[in-house]
Amino acid sequence: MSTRYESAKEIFASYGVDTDAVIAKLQNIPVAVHCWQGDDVKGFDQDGPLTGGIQTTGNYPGKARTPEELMADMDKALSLTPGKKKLNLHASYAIFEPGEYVDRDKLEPKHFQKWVDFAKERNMGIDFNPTFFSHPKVKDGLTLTSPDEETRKFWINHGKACIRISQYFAEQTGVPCVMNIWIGDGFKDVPADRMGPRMRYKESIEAILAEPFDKNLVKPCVESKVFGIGVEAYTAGSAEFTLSFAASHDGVLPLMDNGHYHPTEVVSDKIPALLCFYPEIALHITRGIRWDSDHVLVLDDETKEIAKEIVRCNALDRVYMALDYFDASINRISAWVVGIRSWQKAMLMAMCMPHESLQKLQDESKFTELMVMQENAKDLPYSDVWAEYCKVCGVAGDASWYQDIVKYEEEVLSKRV
Ligand code: RNT
Ligand code: ZN
Repeated sequence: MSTRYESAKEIFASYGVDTDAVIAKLQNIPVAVHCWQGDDVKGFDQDGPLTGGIQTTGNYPGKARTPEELMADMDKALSLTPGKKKLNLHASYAIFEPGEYVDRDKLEPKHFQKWVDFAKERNMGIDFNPTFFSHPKVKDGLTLTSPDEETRKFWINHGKACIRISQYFAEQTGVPCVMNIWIGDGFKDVPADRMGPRMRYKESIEAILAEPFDKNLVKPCVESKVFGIGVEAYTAGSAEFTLSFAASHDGVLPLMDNGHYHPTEVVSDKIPALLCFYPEIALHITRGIRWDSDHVLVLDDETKEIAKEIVRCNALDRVYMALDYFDASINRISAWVVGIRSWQKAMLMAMCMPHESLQKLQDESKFTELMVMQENAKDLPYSDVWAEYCKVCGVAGDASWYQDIVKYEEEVLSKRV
């Protein structure tokens, strides 16, 4: 009697898909795991509220309060998920010695050494994000677009410090560091000047990028946004602004977060558009419900569609994939695990689809058959390939990993009071 995987393998082979090859390949496609799911985007360098127009809701007990707790929690999440990961850090997660403190414009690689050690021990590269929010020097909601020169200068210097740290990460890990610039700068109500802040934003990013760095090691990105909480009328870093900035500045990548568009726009359709022009692009993969709510990623239609586009555009080495969500209403480690596993599953499904034969049907205008075959492709036994992939990676293929979370909650999280 053949195993479920063997029989699934045969079925996929009849469509021209080699599932052994998929399983081998997927293990080397990195997804960046965001540290900020573990502590509600709090960080370690300040004690104020989360600002920048983003919000975590809920107060499930047990959130990480120290670097040690955050690393332990991340480890737990990593141990329950298959595939290759990168560590995604924000500058606000700097780790100071007892009694030490430097402001964000003075951050140095040494303030992230513990993270570098953590990543290296786990064979992970590191991605990085300057933190232009949750800080007293955000003046009237503005950072890089501020009309106040001193404020703008401070945040430019923060960006420059982050370039140096990103380069250090890449040198240390041997993996290029994707450094993402996102600011929440904007206005609650109809602005009197829309272009001025954008011109200042442009000049500020240019000033940051004037810091010398190796383009093979540091990949600067600009992430767009349509609106934030309290900045509903206007954000400086709109889609047009960031795309145009990336297009006109050598070595700068556009970063699309699928929570940052109007509700009927889909990033899956934007990926192949951008790939016609940019050598490389970056993604924040998230789930918005009704707004940019940053719910935990699940295996929904758009998640599957995003994965499909990356695969069928043959762009696995041109798209930097990162998760970006934060839910404080449920067990935070489970939130990580569900999101990572959902992304891995979406990638596995995308890689198991008979894209070439479907594309051929489209080019031959056989649209009836194309619809039939696309619907048929939804029924293929992906779950058996997933189970095999998880087995090869040494993690549970079914939901039994959740028992580990329950145990960890009992033994560790519940003691954090
Ligand atoms: C905010 C952006 C941004 C943040 C992180 C914490 O809307 O998506 O990427 O989520 O930098
Ligand atoms: Zn994002």
